[in-house]
Amino acid sequence: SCISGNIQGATIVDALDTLYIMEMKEEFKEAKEWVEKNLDFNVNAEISVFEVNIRFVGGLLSAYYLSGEEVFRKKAVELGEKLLPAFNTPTGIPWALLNIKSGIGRNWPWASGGSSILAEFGTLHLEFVHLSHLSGNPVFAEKVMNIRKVLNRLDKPEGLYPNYLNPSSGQWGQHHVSIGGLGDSFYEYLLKAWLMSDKTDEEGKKMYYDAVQAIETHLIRKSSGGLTYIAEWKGGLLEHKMGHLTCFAGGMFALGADGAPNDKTGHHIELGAEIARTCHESYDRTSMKLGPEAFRFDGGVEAIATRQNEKYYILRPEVIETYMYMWRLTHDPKYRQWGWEAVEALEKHCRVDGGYSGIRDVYNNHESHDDVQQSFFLSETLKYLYLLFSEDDLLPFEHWVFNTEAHPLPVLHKDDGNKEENQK
Ligand code: DMJ
Repeated sequence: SCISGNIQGATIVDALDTLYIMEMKEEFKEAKEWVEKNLDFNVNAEISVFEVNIRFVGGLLSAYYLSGEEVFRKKAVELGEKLLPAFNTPTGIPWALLNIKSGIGRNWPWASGGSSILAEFGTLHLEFVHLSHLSGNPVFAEKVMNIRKVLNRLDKPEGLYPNYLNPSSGQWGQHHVSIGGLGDSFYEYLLKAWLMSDKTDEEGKKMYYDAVQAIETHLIRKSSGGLTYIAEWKGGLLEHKMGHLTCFAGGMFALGADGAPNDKTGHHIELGAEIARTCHESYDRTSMKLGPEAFRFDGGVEAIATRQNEKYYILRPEVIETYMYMWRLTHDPKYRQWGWEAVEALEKHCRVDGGYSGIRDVYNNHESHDDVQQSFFLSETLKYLYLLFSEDDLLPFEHWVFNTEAHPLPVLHKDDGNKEENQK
C-alpha cells in the first residue's frame, strides 16, 4: 500500500513532562528542539486514535502547561484537528483507526462485529476538553460530550458497560466487560473528567459512581486466601483472571474515595488498598519480583500466571501507579517499600545497555529480554516512581489530574478567567 508509516517521536513526546518534572533541563531543551524541527503530522499513516491521543496529544498538552512553551500548544491543537475525521460516523462514536492523510477511518478487524472499543473512544475526554480550552474551538469538547450522550441513551446489562460498541448502529457488540484491557481508562476518565472540571461535571460523577457500584456487585470477588480481585465478565459468566492493566483501579478507587456517595469514602480507600495488596502479591509471587501480564484465581492458584503467554512484563506502570495514589492518599509507608522493591527489580532484570527492556517470563530465573522499551516506561512508570518518592506538593491532586498515560493536566477551576498561571 502507499501508507508510509507512523507519526515518529512517541518516546520523545511521551517523555517531555517527565524530563521537565525531574528538572532534566538540558534533555528537555533537546527534546523541545526535536519537536520544533521534526514532529510532523503530515504523514500518510494509519494511526490508533486512542494511542495518538493519550501519548502525543496528552504529552504535548502537559509539556505546554508545565513549560508555557507555545510550540507545544500549537502542535497539540494541530494534531487534535487531524483526529477530528475519526468522528465522522453515523453516531459520532469515533473509529479506532484513522488515516491522518486521507481522513478515512475504520475499526480493528478483530473487534466484535465492527465495533469501536470502550477504552479507546472513552479515553479522549480529558484531552479534548483541554483542546477546546486552549484553541477556543468548541468542536473538540462537543465530540466527546456526544460520546457520553450516546452511552447514556443505551441500556446497560446489569449496569455494566460492554467493551464493544458499534459506531454505525449505536448498539453494543459482545457483552464482555473489563476493568482491564478494552475497558480500563473509560472508567478512569469519568472520574477524572469530574475532578478536572473542579467537580462541576455532575454527569461524569454520576456515571463513575454508578459504574463502580455495578463493578463491585458483579466483578469484584475475594479469593479463599483473602485477596480481593476484579474478574472479567463475559455475558454474565466470570473469568477469574486479572490483568496487570486492571491494577490501575486500586489508585482510581482511592482517588475517587473522597466523592463517594452514601458514606462510602472509607470503603473506596479500603478497596484501593486491597487491590494494591493483590497486585503486590502478583509481583511477590514471581522469581523476578515483577508482575505478569495477567494472573488468575482458579484451579488452586491465586495471583499467579498460569499460561505461558501471560507471563511477560513489558515495563507497565499500573501497579506502581496504584502505589503512588495509595501513598499520597494514606501515607502508609508500605507503598514506598513496595515501590522500592519494584525499582530494585527493574534495575536487576530490565536494565540493559540502551535503556530498559521488557521480560518474557517473570517466573524464570534468568531473563529473556524482549528488547523493547515502551514509551510509557518514561511517561508513566518512571514518573509515578518519582512522584512516589517526592513530596505531595509536586503536582498536587487539587490542581492536576493525570491522563491515562500519566500526563498531568490542570484542573479547570471555576473562577479561572485566565487559567494557566503556575500551579506547579
Ligand atoms: C498505557 O499506554 C496507558 O496507561 C493505557 O491506559 C494502558 N496501557 C499502557 C500502559 O500499560
